[in-house]
Amino acid sequence: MILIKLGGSIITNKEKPLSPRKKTIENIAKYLKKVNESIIIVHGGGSFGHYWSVKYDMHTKPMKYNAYGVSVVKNSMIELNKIILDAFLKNKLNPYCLPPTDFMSGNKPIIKKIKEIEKIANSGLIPITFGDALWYGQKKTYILSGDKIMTYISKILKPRLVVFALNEEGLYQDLKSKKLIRELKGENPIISKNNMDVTGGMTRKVQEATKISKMGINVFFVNGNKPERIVKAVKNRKFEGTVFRGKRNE
Ligand code: IP8
Repeated sequence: MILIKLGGSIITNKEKPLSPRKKTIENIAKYLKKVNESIIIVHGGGSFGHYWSVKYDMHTKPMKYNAYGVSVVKNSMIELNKIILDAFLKNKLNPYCLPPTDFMSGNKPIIKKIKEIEKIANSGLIPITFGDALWYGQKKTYILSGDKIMTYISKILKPRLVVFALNEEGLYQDLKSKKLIRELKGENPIISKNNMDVTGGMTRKVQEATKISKMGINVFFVNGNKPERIVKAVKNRKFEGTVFRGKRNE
């Protein structure tokens, strides 16, 4: 089973509020058709969820946020999710809409429900879940990042491979020369925080990818604008991007 995160920066235009990148989404769906393994998809918030989270000052910390803001963020994520579902459906990828409320209780994953996701994926459907505003308890809510969901699912289901599709080539060693880091083995590179991203942007991704690779799973950062690279990563062909090599594979 392959676990793929479609980053918010690849499925939306982060510069412009509420702007999906429909062609890119379609193209990714088209290429995923070539993968002959079961797939689970997680997608981010991009210029939908993050735009409203910033507006209503909502973050990953459980707090009593503005109730209207919670509704608006959730609504925007449903809207973005529907765009992804439609693109997958159009390409006969049998998407199965799976809001995170289905497998999260407060800030804890429900193990039994996560195990069910694998069964769904193995039955010819593609479960599609996403980062969202979630109920925490005691009138508090919080923003759950899709990157965190990646770690929860990885820990319980141990996918064969984890892919983060980004709007970049991978991770850069040096932003000036744009020299790519090809392989990382547990080191934690320092990456500046993106203030437009309430869940921590690239820093969060690297943290979660590092955690996942320590579970012995290979994690690939791939440019989602070139979705053939996702297929290549899955099929063990010549890979372009950054690999967080699973620790137990060394
Ligand atoms: O883009 C955040 O998910 P992420 C979702 O995967 C919201 O961190 C609602 C901002």
